[in-house]
Amino acid sequence: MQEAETKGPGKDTMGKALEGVRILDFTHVQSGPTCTQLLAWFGADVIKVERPGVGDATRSQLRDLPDVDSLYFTMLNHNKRSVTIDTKNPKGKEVLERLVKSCDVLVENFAPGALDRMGFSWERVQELNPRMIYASVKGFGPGPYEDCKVYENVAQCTGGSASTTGFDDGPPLVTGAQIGDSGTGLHLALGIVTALFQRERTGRGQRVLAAMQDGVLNLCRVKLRDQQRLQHGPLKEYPQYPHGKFGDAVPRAGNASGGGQPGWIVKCKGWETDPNAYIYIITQAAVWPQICKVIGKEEWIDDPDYATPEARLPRLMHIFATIEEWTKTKDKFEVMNILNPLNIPCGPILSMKELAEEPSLRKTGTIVEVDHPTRGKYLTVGNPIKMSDSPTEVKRSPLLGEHTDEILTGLLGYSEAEVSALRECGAV
Ligand code: CAO
Repeated sequence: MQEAETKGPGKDTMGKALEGVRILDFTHVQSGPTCTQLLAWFGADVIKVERPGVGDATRSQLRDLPDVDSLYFTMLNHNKRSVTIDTKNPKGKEVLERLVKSCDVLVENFAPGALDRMGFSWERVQELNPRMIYASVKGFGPGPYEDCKVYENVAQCTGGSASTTGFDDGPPLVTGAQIGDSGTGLHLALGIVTALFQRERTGRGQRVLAAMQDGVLNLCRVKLRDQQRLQHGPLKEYPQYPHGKFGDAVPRAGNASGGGQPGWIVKCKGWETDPNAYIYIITQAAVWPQICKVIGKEEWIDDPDYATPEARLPRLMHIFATIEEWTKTKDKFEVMNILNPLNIPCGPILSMKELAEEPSLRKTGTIVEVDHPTRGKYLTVGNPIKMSDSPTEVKRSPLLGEHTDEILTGLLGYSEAEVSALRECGAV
C-alpha cells in the first residue's frame, strides 16, 4: 500500500480500515462517486480527478442555490480531494501518469471506451503500475449492449427491477432507491476491497467490473427465484392468486412480501390527507393468534379457512383488508407501538422529512449535518456501515480543484514553477 505522505484526508484518517490506500477517483455522477465516498469513509485517500473549469457534471445539476456545488454533488463526494487535470492535454496526460504510478486503485465510470480513448487502457495502466486495481462501473457487461451509456433508471429497467415493481394493472415502475447507481457503487466497493486483499498475497492488481444491469439483477435475485417457481404453478403469495392470471413471466406483486411471510401496506389514521399514513404489516405465521386477537378476529385462530399459512394464501387480500379496518383507527406510530411488543413485524412508511428529523439517526451518524464553505449547512446520509475500529467522520466535499497544488507538489513532486507552467498550458 502507498504511504500517505501528504496533507488532507490521507493524513488525518490514521487508524481507519483503509488507511494508506490511495484511490485515483475518476468517477462522476452517482454510481462511481458512491463507491469512492465509501472507501474514503473507511480511510482511503481519495483523489478525485476532474476536468478543469467544469468538474463533475453533478456540481451544477439540480442546483438549489445559485453558483454553489449542488447537493447532488456534495452528498456523493465527502472526504475526497479534488484535482483538476485536462487528461486530453499531453502535459495533463503526464500528470495523470504520475498519479497512476502513485495510487493503489483507479475507479472510473466513464462511458465505454472513454478511458481507452484517453490513453489509459487496462493494458497501459498495468504497464505503468502492475499493482493497480482498475475498477469500473459500466451499464452492461460484455454482450450486445456493452457500448451503451446507462443511467439509473435504464439499469432498473434492464436489470429486472421495473418489470417486477408496481401493481399488476399498472405500468412497470422505477423505485426511489437508487439500486442501479448506488447499488452498483456498493458492489464495486466490495470488489475493490476484495482485490486489495488478494493483492496482499499476489502482489498484482486486477480489473474489477461491476455492470449496472448485473448489480440490479443481483438485487432482484428473489424475482428470478419466482420466475422458476412459476413453472410449477401459481405464486400463491402474490396478490394475483387465486383470482388473477399468471403469464409466463413473474408479474408485478404490488406490496406483497418478497419472502415466505405474507405482508402488505395498509392505511392508517389520516391516510386521506397524509400520503405517508401507512404501515407495512407482516402476518408472520408464528404470531397469527396475536394478530387475530389485536384486530378483534379471534375466531380466525381456529377457523380451518384461516388457521394455517396454506389456508390463508387464497384469502390474503381479505385478511389485509380486515387488518386495515383496524389500522385505520390508529396512526402509524400507535400501530407500531401496539404490534411490536406482540412480535408482529411492521414498519411505518417514514417520509424523507421524518427521516431527516429522526434523532436516533442523527445520533448514530446515519444522518449528518455538514458545513460547506459556499453553501452553508446541509444534511447528508453518513456511512451506513458502522465499524468498531474504523469510525467515520463525514467531511465536506472538495471545491473544484481545491487540492490541485497540494497533490501536484506534495504527492507527485512537481516544483511550484512546474505547476505554474502546467497551469499556463491548461493541463491543470
Ligand atoms: N479531461 C478531459 N476530458 C475528460 C475528463 C478530463 N478530466 N474527464 C472526462 N473527460 C471526457 C471523457 O474522456 C469523454 O470524452 P470522449 O467521449 O471524447 O472519450 C467525455 O469527457 C465524456 O465522458 P462520458 O461519455 O463518460 O460522459 P457522458 O456525460 O457523455 O455520459 C454516462 C455519462 C454516465 C452516461 C456515462 O459516463 C456512462 O454510461 N457511464 C457508465 C455507466 C454509469 O456509471 N452510469 C451511471 C451514471 S449515474 O446515473
